[in-house]
Amino acid sequence: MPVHNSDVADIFNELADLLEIGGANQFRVRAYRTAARVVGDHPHSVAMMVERGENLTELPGVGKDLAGKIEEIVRTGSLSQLAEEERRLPSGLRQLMKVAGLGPKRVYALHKELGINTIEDLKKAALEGRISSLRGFGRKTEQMVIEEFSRRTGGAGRVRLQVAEEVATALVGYLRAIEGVRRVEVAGSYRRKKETIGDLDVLVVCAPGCSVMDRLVTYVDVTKVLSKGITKSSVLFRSGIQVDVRVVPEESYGAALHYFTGSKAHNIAIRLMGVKKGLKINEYGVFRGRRSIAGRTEEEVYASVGLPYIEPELRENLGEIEAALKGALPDLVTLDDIRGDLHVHTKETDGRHTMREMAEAAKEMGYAYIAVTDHSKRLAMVHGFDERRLAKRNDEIERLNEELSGIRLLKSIEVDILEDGSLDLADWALKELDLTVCSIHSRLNLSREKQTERLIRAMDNPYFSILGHPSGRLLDARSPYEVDMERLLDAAKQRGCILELNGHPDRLDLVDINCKMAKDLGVKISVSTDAHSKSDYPFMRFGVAQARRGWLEKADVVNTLSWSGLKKVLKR
Ligand code: DGT
Ligand code: CA
Ligand code: CA
Ligand code: ZN
Repeated sequence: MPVHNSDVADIFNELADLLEIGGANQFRVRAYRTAARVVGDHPHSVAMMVERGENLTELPGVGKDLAGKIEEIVRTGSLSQLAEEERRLPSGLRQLMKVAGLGPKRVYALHKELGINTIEDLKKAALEGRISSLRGFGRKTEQMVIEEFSRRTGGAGRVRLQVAEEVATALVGYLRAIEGVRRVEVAGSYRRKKETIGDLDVLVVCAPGCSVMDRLVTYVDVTKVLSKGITKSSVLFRSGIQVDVRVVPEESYGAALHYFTGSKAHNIAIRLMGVKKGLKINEYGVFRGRRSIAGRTEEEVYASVGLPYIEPELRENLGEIEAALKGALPDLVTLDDIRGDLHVHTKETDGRHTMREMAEAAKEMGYAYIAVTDHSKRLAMVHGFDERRLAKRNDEIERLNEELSGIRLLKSIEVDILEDGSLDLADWALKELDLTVCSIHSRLNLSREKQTERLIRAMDNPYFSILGHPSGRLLDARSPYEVDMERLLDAAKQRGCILELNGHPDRLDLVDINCKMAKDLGVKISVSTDAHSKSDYPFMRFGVAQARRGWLEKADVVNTLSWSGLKKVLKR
């Protein structure tokens, strides 16, 4: 492999980064950066120059020492000094430099002062407010870091939870039906219900001699077998998802489930707690010396380090272990707690079913109420409601409510927030409603300042109840708009406004860490589906999963209340 000038430049830049993080002399750091630029911009290949025995010190800024290093890179493809530096500093530090606003100096300060070595450490420190306590950092940096994390959905090669669920459910059914198979569970990020999934990690317990791996590789969805062994196989599915299947012994099942559920950061923290108690914790069990003391269940594993069971959705090492130690784990909201859906469309705008059909289907879901939230007139393309049509619709809802039993339709609208922060419908019309879902559908590209102002101005309207899909992101298609989430939450708190957690699998908006922020500030959340069809109601499971990742309890979620309870919360 020929060494390009850009390879040499990359290595010098990496070295400069690491030296700078490590607090090295500025002079040396600059020398490597200059050399990187000079080599990178040089019109002739330095590899060729070396081959021809040309004198590299003729390059500007390159002395004897650097010339020797270029030669080493050209001949070996790498630089021993870089490898040395990489051994000296935690390898995660360079990753930290990729987080917005963090240069090498700040990364070094974070490492030195707060012991931050990985992206996970950084996220945790930011959420706990430890970064702003550091000299030269401040609230602003901390917020930038938090926002950066709330923006990251994973990127290329990841699939939405809904897609993973479809694949996983079918595969689990197939594997469970194989003779000799006793347990099948999907661990990993799937079990933690992350919004996007990198790959599926399946655990199987089966009788000796069971043919599970032979049957796996012949499964209809498998397009490629990456590896096949007795205890571990990896296959690629038609949808592009990789699936790792591991056969584990029954007596290690809990330890394996814990290990492969992750997250890695959570595992490492638990393992360290074990080390302090003289225990070794791995995917095979919990060991004191060579004796296994636990491993059959996850509860046993947690108990071995003095902890209660921790729900998978919380296992990110973002404070759940500390909470568990204090006996302060949240009692997470469940799907059964949900009493209604507060974001539902009908045929009158862009939905597929009539109000009556949506009501009847909601009743079958076991709901007590739904809010009919068709679009407002601003969305002319879908024939949004104006004031007069809305008044007529209210009458219709009253008639239907008298006729239907066991389900209540709430008079509502998904009203557009206009660019100046006013709402798309007049107050006299909004006043007649049980609640409003207020959303942004236009001018998503305003500056952070302006967008935040716009949303807060909208909340000033006394008929503003719920902020719909608060960040505007679409998982595969659109980044969130720029907004100062903390200011927004403060404003919502002051005004008694609610934020939506839109559970539509393309949105899952609010993100988990913002849910937690809302909870900590005492802002209530409405978990809804944005149903455009009867068949969308079950999306509630994704919304609830995300709510659980955001530490939300029943009391944090307004649509766990009865209608009379909800009515009180809606009063501003
Ligand atoms: P993904 O697939 O990217 O959505 O995320 P995960 O969390 O499913 O990660 P994956 O598939 O790489 O690994 C599954 C679990 O295995 C992970 O959550 C924790 C555990 N694990 C993987 N590598 C390590 C490791 O190096 N150390 C520890 N302690 N656990 C690990
Ligand atoms: Ca995985
Ligand atoms: Ca995996
Ligand atoms: Zn909607």
